Amino acid sequence: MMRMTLDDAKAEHKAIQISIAEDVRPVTEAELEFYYGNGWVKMERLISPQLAARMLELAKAEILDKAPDDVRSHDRGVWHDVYHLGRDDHIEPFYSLVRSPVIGRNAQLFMRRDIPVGMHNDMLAVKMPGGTPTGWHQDFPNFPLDRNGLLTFWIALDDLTPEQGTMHFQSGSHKEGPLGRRNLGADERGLLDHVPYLEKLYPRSEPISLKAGDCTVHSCMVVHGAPANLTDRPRWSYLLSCYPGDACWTGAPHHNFNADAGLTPGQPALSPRFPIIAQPRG
Ligand SMILES: O=C(O)CCC(=O)C(=O)O
Repeated sequence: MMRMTLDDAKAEHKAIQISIAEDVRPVTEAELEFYYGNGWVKMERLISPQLAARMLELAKAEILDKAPDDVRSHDRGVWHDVYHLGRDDHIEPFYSLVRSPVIGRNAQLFMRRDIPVGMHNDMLAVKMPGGTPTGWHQDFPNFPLDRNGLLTFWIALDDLTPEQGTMHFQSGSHKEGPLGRRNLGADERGLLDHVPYLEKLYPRSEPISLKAGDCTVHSCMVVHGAPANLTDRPRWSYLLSCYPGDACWTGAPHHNFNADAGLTPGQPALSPRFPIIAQPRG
């Protein structure tokens, strides 16, 4: 069977936009409680297996048929990435998924504040066989934002096993606050060596298996990483990250949150670059 091309996908843009609402589900109370306590949660079937299958087809076209251009796509060792298929390239069904009001409302509930939710990043992050582990880190120290709330929906596009390098978490470590910046690929133990008490205080999540369409959601404060892919099958995953719209840009340099996006230091980090996918309810 011929693989779908990106041009095919663009042509089908409208039809998919109409149906995607049925393919994404709201978070449950039990999932919210688990997330608040642990800093992460597994959501089964966040998106329908049909939607995941379509995204997988396009992900394969991007990753297997094209060489990384080192601008929007990279081979980084920890993964092959392709950035912003949904946010900037407007390719369906990524386009509609990253703007989904259901995703927006879920993120708002995870953030626990009645604030606008911005969508700042979407990327394929495909850990290839033989690639390196993703070192233990927090996300927050990598962002020039003045407050907590940022989170990532880490979506399996295929059935994934722990041996392929699904995420793992030190449960509850989000309560520590920021612990310092770590390079994802530099060393596997990352923050665990830097802050030795983490492993004593916070239990490690059990190995996580995901079906296509399942996801894990993690807070920017929880300490997390992912082992190497020990199998011969790529780990097909798609990441969609949201930030709290009340957060202000600190003015520190960043590739995404910066003056080119129209941001002003000390002011909320709102910009046409980042779609607002949930509004305060009042
Ligand atoms: O996919 C991975 O290996 C790690 C992803 C990650 O660290 C993140 O989404 O913050």
